Amino acid sequence: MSDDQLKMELPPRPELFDFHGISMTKYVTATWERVQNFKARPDDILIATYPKAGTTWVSYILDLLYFGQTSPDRLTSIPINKRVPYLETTDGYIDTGIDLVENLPTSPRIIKTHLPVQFIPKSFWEQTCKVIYLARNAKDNVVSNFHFGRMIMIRPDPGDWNSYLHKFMAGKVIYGSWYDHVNGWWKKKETYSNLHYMFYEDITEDGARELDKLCSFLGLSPSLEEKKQITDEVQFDNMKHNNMVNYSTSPWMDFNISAFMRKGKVGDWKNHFTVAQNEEFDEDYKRKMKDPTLQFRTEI
Ligand code: PPS
Repeated sequence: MSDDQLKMELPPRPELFDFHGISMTKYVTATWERVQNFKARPDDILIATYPKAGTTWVSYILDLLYFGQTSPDRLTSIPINKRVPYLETTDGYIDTGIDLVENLPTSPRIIKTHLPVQFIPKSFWEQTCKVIYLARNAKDNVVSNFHFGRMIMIRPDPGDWNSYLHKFMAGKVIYGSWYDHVNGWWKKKETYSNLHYMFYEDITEDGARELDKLCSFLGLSPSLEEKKQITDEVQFDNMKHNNMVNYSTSPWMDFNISAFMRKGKVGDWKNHFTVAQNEEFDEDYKRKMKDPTLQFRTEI
């Protein structure tokens, strides 16, 4: 079936429902048993994020680190969602995440998930896999999710900006509360040492420094030249024009509404929040984000 045919046969947008206390859609719960019983290998690497935290950015960095030198062809021929599959997703037509993961020919397998920490298949912990969590400040994260919701047809319709913002604050959006997600993963670091917690804002500020930290966590020592190549390759503008990472191959996204690689900025929230929304958001944020050790920057 061609992408054009698929576009014409788009199913209605899915409903959100409560799934073990978290808002989900059928597209991320349909393969639940298989996901929960997934057999991780010790060298699997899991990239976990709340949606729109920069998952594709870090996925591409990891893919380049592991396979950029040895398999350059895959960079130009296989879309990123097939190189770094999204574990729990199924769109009902072409991509079932768990199948893509199980059929990955690479070693290590680099796997993406948006699951809150309590839903991660237990074999990842048992195998002490390396896990990378990437977090993004709540304000830019909600803006990015709002625009993505408008253009991705297999997510619930976000509605208008004000109502979406309030749904986000109430955790009534896919994958539930941002606040619980980032905090749950932050707490996990206390008991699971093979977890590297990164921030979108830090990568924006100094990509080379963050790449060094990541390599040190992964036990990799790429050459200076290779690191320079990677930091150049993953610049926003380069990724925006790279059809293998900008999701232009996805039949579910309407790029007339918004781009996947939309702005890639820290602070774009200022173009969306009214003064009143910002005050309300900050008040609510203070009530929910009690841990002084977890700090986000909304500007750099
Ligand atoms: S998804 O669908 O949840 O996997 O999306 P995800 O990749 O997590 O997030 C998409 C947002 O990340 C931005 N992005 C980047 N920003 C800066 N530099 C680079 N290289 C980069 N790559 C992706 C992307 O633009 C989305 O953010 P917004 O704010 O919407 O532009």
